[in-house]
Amino acid sequence: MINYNRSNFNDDLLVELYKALVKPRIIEEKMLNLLRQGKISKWFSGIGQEAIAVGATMALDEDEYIMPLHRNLGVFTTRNMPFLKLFNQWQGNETGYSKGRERSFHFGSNEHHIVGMISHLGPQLTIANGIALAHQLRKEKKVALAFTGEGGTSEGDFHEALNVASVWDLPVIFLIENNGYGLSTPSAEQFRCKQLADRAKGYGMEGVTIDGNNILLVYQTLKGIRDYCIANQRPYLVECMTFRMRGHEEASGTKYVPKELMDEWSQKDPVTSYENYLLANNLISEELKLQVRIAIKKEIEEGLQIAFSEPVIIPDTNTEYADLYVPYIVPVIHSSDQKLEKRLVDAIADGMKQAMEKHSNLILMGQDIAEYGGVFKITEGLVEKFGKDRVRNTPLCESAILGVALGLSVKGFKSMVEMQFADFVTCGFNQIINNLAKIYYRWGQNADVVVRMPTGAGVGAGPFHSQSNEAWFFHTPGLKVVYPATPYDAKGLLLAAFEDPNPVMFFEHKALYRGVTGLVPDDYYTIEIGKANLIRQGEEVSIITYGAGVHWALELLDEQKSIAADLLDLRTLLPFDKDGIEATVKKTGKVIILHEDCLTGGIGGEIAAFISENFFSHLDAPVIRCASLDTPVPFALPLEKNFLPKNRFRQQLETLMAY
Ligand SMILES: Cc1ncc(C[n+]2csc(CCOP(=O)(O)OP(=O)(O)O)c2C)c(N)n1
Repeated sequence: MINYNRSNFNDDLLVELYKALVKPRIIEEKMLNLLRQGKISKWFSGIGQEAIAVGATMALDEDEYIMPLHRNLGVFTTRNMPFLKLFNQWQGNETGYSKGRERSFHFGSNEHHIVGMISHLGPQLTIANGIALAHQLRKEKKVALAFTGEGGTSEGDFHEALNVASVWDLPVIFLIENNGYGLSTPSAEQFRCKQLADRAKGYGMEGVTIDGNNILLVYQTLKGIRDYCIANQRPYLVECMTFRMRGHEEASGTKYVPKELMDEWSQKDPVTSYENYLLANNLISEELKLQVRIAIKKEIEEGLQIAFSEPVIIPDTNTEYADLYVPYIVPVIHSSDQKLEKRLVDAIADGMKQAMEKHSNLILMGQDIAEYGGVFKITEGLVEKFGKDRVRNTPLCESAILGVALGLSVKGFKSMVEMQFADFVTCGFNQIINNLAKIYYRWGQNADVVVRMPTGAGVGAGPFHSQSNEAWFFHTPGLKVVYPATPYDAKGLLLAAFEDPNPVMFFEHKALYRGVTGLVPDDYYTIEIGKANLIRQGEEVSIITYGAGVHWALELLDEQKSIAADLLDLRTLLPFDKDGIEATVKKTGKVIILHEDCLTGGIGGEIAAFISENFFSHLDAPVIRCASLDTPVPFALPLEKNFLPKNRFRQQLETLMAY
């Protein structure tokens, strides 16, 4: 039995809550019918849990963002998404929210202030942190709300998100729907604390456990929590106890769930319980109950009729590619002649400062980047100039901070996330690969984020401070990958990366930071992303490279003046400059690709394939790749030297030229 306490709610509100609660139930009942008839393919049911999604959504203002999950149809319906459009989404029709590119609830809509999930459970939690941070920075009195299942609380992202929210005093609500099972795994095999809300204490925040099937309690509690979060600028953890009455998804069944549990919870059905309460207290009539159902069913039937007659989506490859990046051409701003000789590290620091001056909505985040200035001192002085709101030390949690960056982007901010070393990006991999890279293609929200990564070997730093990992990102559609080799390019490309509203992975070679110098304009300028630079010109051979490879090649060419080589510095790896490559291949007919990354799966393989597929008839020799050994990066300097391709380059080049 559920005990309802109407508190000081007026009659209209009680009825409004009822209408909102019934809607997802009726839609779901229809979906289950269609599933049985084979008219839809898959369904994740939230039957029995509707009071949570509906009560929580009703408790928030309409323009407050929610990050819902697969059982939260009630969020979508309470935000008044038209059934027709929802159904088009579920059917993969072009007229859905994601042009047929995403599954049922894996989409967002800024119109409705919803950022939908990706399949991976956990990363949605910290997007709420980013949105809450944006609210806080703009002094908006709003919260953000993120859902998780109790199973999802075992993910590291749960811990990271709550920790960041607490440390940064963010007005964000984390809502756990504890429905007893994560797929087939019962809570006892998932965690050992008595209640998950008890974990709040460990993060230094408030937490509460409530009956999630009681719509009035959910609504009232969430409203109170919302006000608390805004007034105190603090996060809150709320655990709503409920039960998953159907299978994980419809096909998987509920055989593993004891019957007594089902019986017990079916007595506490949130919809019929509330309906009976309202009927018993004359707050609704049988007639109104009927009317509400008829109206919802009418909307459903009308929607279905149109949606089922929608044409099957016709793929257009051009559109698919066009929707990979926000269409944006960075205006190329030329520099004045005022130039100073600078190290690469100083050029990047210069770019950082000017980007902060130009973009008042740019937020910098990273470990030790504020007062300490970052381990490479690139952000030194920025916190003093731009303040702690915009130059933020972060806890050790790459994943959460990348998610914050995405949340900031949803609210129109730009951000930079500094990886202390490129190697540590592995701990934020999911956010980059699955959230930042794909979100624009999935539903049109861009990720205006620059991830700066000190990369590369040559300084005896061992396997976890030396890796070249650009190929991981090169393989991920939706990202841009930039890798400058000179101080001039580093500043101009960094400023272009900040202008660009797409996610940019920006590689900075540690050995070049203080190892190379060059003339760098004092003022603001940009260099086109996606354009290679022909540094040297010669007729005999083409050296295609980037990063440290540029300097290895220059060293050799300076030593061996007789070699007439084109030296093409790619500068941007994704998208790479196909025209620049074509021109040099056609000119020399002999190509060597030099890179610091390992040979197998390195970018050289893709460039070589591109050349041989397209310009085979222009080649006088096979395309050669000169790269590091296919091993981790060893620590001892002689081993590292042997690992790197520099010492093999001369010989491989000579072999090619002799071909
Ligand atoms: C990172 C990740 N691992 C595994 C899965 C596969 N998976 C999908 S739902 C689910 C169970 C989730 O349980 P819970 O968080 O309690 O949510 P519920 O489905 O019960 O609402 C699993 C294991 C996933 N989606 N994401």
